[in-house]
Amino acid sequence: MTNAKIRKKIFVLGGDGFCGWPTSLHLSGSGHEIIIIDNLSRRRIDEECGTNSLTPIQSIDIRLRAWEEVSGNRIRFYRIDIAEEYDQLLSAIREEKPDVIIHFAEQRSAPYSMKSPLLKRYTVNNNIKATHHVLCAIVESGLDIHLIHLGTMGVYGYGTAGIRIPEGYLDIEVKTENGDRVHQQILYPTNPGSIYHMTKSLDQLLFHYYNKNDRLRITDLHQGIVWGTNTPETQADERLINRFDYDGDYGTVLNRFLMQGAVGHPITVHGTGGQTRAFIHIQDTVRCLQLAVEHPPKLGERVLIMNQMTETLRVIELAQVVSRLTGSEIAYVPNPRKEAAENELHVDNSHFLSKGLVPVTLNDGLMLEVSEIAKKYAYRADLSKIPAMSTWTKEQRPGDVQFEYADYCI
Ligand code: NAD
Ligand code: USQ
Repeated sequence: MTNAKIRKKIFVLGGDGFCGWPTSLHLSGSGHEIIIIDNLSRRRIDEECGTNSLTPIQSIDIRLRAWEEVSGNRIRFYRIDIAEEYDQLLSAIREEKPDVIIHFAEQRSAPYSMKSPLLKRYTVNNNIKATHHVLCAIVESGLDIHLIHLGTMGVYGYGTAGIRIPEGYLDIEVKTENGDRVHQQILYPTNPGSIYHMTKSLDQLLFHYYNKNDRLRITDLHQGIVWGTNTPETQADERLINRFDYDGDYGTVLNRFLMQGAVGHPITVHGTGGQTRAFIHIQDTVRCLQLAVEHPPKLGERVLIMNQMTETLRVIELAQVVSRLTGSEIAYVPNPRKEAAENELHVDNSHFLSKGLVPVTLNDGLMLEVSEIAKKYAYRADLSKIPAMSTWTKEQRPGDVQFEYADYCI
């Protein structure tokens, strides 16, 4: 057992997904007892979209068997839809009595959430019910369980009035009627840019309420865009390989660019590429989760919000680096999203740094590693799935008020 010292029983909700799988292996390898709960909806969505992980991920049964063979550690699995099967979730919590629940189990793609009214409703229903069921079940179980949720940097929006985005709470000063000045800390005003990001903003309020009313211990991690695919544990055996999304709905920007460079596809920069976003490598995601498990908030403490990101980068800069590394040309495609042409982003991440995180930042070595994986499995790619087809703006009619994203930035 490493730094964790105390072996904890941990539920990983969404443990079959891109972040959840390597996190489960890492925590299991660190000596914790892991139980994955997942409804395998991400695999179903691949089928629905006619796409697949670039890497050949194995079934959950094969994955778990391989991990036991390789590491000697057993991870158990419950197939439960936590949004639709509340009683099964509650029974699992009552029977297993986990110390920690890590909640990754939400529909996480912004483009997918914007594709159609049906998928907007699916994303809201799935994500909000999933989060509320976990909170409600923890209270109903009567157990003291530390809930760790994967939120997103996108709840803040990506523009500020020149301030560094704080870790969840904003210091404000208001003037009362009798002229006194009162200081307060409030939840940073949310400014979601998609239905998906909006569900994470709503999650925040659920956490605030359950923390206040039921004294639940909650950590909410506002994570940036995850890139990379391997961790030491997923590399230990081919059957443990992590998923790699490259399609227009689920592929995230840097992994998409690296895959595009590897297969000789033009690099799809939206608009001018002026968007700045927060990033984190998958190896740091799993380390941050371990740090969050080891540093729970005290009972009665407010929701602990930590910004889980290590650097901010502009999309066009990423495209240029990938173009230099791979020789692929840059294609400026019309931006399918409603977002500012460009933005500045400064983010406070001192919580994780103070707990000992030594960030992995963008470097040619790690980017080439991703590129090599993409080349190795290029034969599995369906290039017709690369373009982003989901649009934010429906057709404009005469007289429609033009939405200016910048108007909504504080
Ligand atoms: P993913 O889609 O690969 O994994 C999510 C997993 O949750 C899937 O295995 C899916 O089957 C499962 N799931 C979804 N709804 C469920 C339900 N109702 N019941 C049970 N299981 C359910 O996504 P990911 O990239 O691993 O992201 C995990 C979490 O981290 C998400 O909440 C996402 O919002 C957050 N996040 C991801 C990124 C990123 O770049 N990937 C960045 C910031 C935050
Ligand atoms: N972009 C391109 N070209 C592409 C793909 C994306 O220019 O081919 C641009 C987008 O327009 C956007 C930026 O890159 O400006 C990021 O897009 P993304 O798809 O990489 O990231 P996003 O939709 O924000 O969502 C991802 C995860 C989500 C997580 C979020 C963290 O899918 O689960 O919450 O990153 S954050 O962005 O910090 O909110």
